[in-house]
Formats: sequence, C-alpha cells, structure tokens
Amino acid sequence: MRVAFLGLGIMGQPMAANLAKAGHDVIAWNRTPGKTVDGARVVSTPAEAAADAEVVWMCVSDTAAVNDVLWGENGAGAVLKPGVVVVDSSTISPSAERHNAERIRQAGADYIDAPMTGSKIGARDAQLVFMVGGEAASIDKVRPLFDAMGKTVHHVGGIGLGQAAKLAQNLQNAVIFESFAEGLALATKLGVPPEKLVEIVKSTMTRSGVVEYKASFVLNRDFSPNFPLKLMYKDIKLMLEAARENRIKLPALETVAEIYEVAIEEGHEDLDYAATLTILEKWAGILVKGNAAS
Ligand code: NA7
Repeated sequence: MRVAFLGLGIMGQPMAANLAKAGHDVIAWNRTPGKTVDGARVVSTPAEAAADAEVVWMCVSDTAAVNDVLWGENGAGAVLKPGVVVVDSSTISPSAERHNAERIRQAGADYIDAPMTGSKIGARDAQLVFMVGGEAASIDKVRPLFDAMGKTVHHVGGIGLGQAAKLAQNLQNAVIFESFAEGLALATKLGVPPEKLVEIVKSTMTRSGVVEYKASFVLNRDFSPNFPLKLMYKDIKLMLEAARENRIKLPALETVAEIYEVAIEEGHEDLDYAATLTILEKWAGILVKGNAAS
C-alpha cells in the first residue's frame, strides 16, 4: 500500500521502517528535518507525503501536534482524497479524535484512532498492541499495515474509544510502575538490595509486565527514554481530564501526577518515566550522587 507516515519519533521511526520492510511504499515526514527511514523516502511537508497516499498514518506527541499535522500549514488534511484512510497512533484526547474524524469524513476519507502500546522495543520488533476506534470496514482496509507493525489489534468500538482504552490501560502502567518504585525505595532504605527485591517480585504474584520490562533498566540506572516521562505525564493529564469530564475520582493517579510534576521541575522530562524513581529516592535520602541520569 502507499502510506504517508507522519512523525518519526521513538515509536514512529521503527513503525515506518517496519512498513517499508514489509514491502509497502512509504513516504515519511518529520517536523524536524534530518530523520531517515530505511526503505522510505522522506519529504518536507505532511501535505507532500499525503498527496498520493492510500493511507495516512500519524504518530506524533499530543493533541496539538496532531492538529498541526492535519490542519496546520501544509497539513495532510487539505490533500485527502475520497477513500483514503487516516490512522492516528498518537495518544491524544478521545474528543479531539471525534472532531478530527468528522472533518476527515467531510473529505470522503475514513478515520481510525489506533493508539498502541509496546514501547520502543515493541515498535522495533513489530510487536505493538493497537487499541482501535472506528468502523470495522476501515480497519480491514489497513489490516496489512497493522500486521506489519504489531501483533494484536483490539477493536474497541467507535471513534475515540481506542484512545479511551489506551488511557485506561496506560493509567495502570503509570500506577504499577509507581508501586514498584515505592517498593524499591522502601526496600533500599531498609537495607534490602534492589536486585533481591526484583528477584522476589518476579517469583511471586506481584510480578507484572511493567516490572518485567523496566526492572533491568532501573537496576542498570539506565533512564534513557523508552517512553519519555513528559509523554507519560501528557497521558496522565488526559486521564485526569477524562475523569473530571465524567465525574470519576482517580486518587492514586492524582498522587502519581504530583511526582511527575516534581520530576519535570527537576529537569527529567526527556528521561524515561522510570526516572520518577529518583524523586522517591531523593525524598528517602538514598539517591546516590550521579545515580540519576542527567
Ligand atoms: P517522541 O519520540 O517524543 O516523538 C514525538 C514526535 O512528534 C516527533 O516526531 C516530533 O517531531 C513530533 N511532533 C511533536 N510536536 C509536533 C508538532 N507540533 N507538529 C508536528 N510534529 C510534532 O514520541 P514517541 O514516538 O515516543 O510517541 C509518539 C506518540 O505515541 C505519543 O502520543 C505517545 O504518547 C504515543 P520532532 O522530531 O520533535 O520535530
């Protein structure tokens, strides 16, 4: 298929590369020039990438970025032809997706929200899990592209429900990691070696995919971004916004959000969200100097 891939960040770049590897004709674009994708041509505007595409796939930071890519100067939204499918794999607000879908449909094109999970390694290994909102027929049209980038597609319901499911799922990543980090801080303060605690967690019902993924990075004090802290905080704000709109209380998440705010004040926004651990360590008086990535 002819695919315009818009956004070559930590997730987008390997996703676009996997599409090209699977034999699709990929034209890619990134806001900051200089990014390349094996097997794809890179052009200088979203409109140029989307001009002759059958599918336009977006993977950018947030709601404002999706707006820019679709509706900004040289945006892809202005060049869509009837029959094109636009897919958004960014994590953004569910209501913004409904608004985008409405405008895209006026051009006769289809829209799907398809946020994903799997982090940098899942993107590299084509093992992403997609949570999708939109028409089944639109999803079927782009099924080969999902297959080239991921292992599972969950069709949740109508437009925006992929994002809603993603927020509910990622809320658990944020809170589970925080509980792991608090356990580590307490263990270390009381004299239990962190490696021993990880060994125990992995051998009990406390184990989780989050700990499986994060433990080795944390033990190696490698806080380079798999999922940047600022993007997890962006998602936390989306979750709290959805909770407020729908009169739901999320007390654990509200506390976790405060830790992210401190981490951002301390300049950790571009590190992995695992760097929130260093804030707990600092409060516990156990942060070894030079231990936090800087
Ligand atoms: P990254 O690695 O931070 O990449 C973000 C991408 O979004 C990157 O290509 C950015 O371009 C692009 N971006 C950011 N703002 C804009 C605007 N205003 N216009 C166009 N493009 C923009 O994030 P990930 O790849 O980890 O995650 C992407 C999404 O998936 C995100 O929603 C996650 O929550 C899930 P740049 O290179 O900075 O010019």
